[in-house]
Amino acid sequence: MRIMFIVSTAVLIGIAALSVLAEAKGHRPAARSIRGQGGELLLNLGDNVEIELARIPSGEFIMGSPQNETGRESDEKQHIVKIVKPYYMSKTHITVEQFGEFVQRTGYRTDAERVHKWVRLEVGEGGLYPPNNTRVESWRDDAHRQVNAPVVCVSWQDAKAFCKWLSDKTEREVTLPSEEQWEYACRAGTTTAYPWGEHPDGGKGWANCADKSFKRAAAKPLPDSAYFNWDDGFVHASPVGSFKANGFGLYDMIGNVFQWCDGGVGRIRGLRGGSWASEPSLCRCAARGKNFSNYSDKCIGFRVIVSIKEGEDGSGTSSD
Ligand SMILES: [Ca+2]
Repeated sequence: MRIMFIVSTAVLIGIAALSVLAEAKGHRPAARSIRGQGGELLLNLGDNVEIELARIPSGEFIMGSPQNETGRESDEKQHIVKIVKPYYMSKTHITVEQFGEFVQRTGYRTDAERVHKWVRLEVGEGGLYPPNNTRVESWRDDAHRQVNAPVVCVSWQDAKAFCKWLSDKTEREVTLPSEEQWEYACRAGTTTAYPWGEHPDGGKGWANCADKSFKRAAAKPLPDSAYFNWDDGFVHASPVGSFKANGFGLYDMIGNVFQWCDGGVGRIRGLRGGSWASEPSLCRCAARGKNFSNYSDKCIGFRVIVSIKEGEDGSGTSSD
């Protein structure tokens, strides 16, 4: 099961400048559109911390994977999805700095900080938790706080709390993407297994995944299917935006850390994109990971989307 794989892999290894706005600090609007090719949006979190978002156009795509795709799972049945409204998506994962702004202003404590263990939710629902008294890692840990690092060790519930705070602050509708919105944005018009083509070997320079350096660092020998046949320079998470952007101007849609999505069944939520510890099959555009809404680990983060407002024509010329 993919739920188990995410944990076992993490355990296995053991291991753009923004456009300058003229307004002085403290007098900026909370959110504004800026001019740019295709339209962009900046959200101001305070303390000169901002989130830059790309405009994702409306359109139509085939979600899922063909039956002959290597690594395919049964939950990837192909079907046409129409994206009726454009939306904005953060160009990168939410960073430690951005999440820290939220925590600083609210005193929020993540699920991992509060419970220090994963809790079995219901009898028969399965459950993921470390051995008794094992400390759950926190987003605050030094190992996860390098410059421009994606925030990790955040649960789906933590990500939703961030979105709620940012929605209230900016008076914009900030949410997690649905899996449909995520896959549409990931593909950016491509129809292949990976954004760079059909074969995993073509991904060098595109993503931080389980690569040769990951294999060398692993505590146990890995089969060839467990890593990419290239070296991306990072054993663990990489600073956001370190690799090529896709056709919509989004970075790290594949690799680095998993991204929580909205929706799901019961308390199970979607995780997309794979991570620095993920094998090729989990880094495909159609691959669907999942886990409990209060689960977190060092391979999981998120990015946000913002709804288009009435009157925003998407040309990037409107402003709040
Ligand atoms: Ca890597």
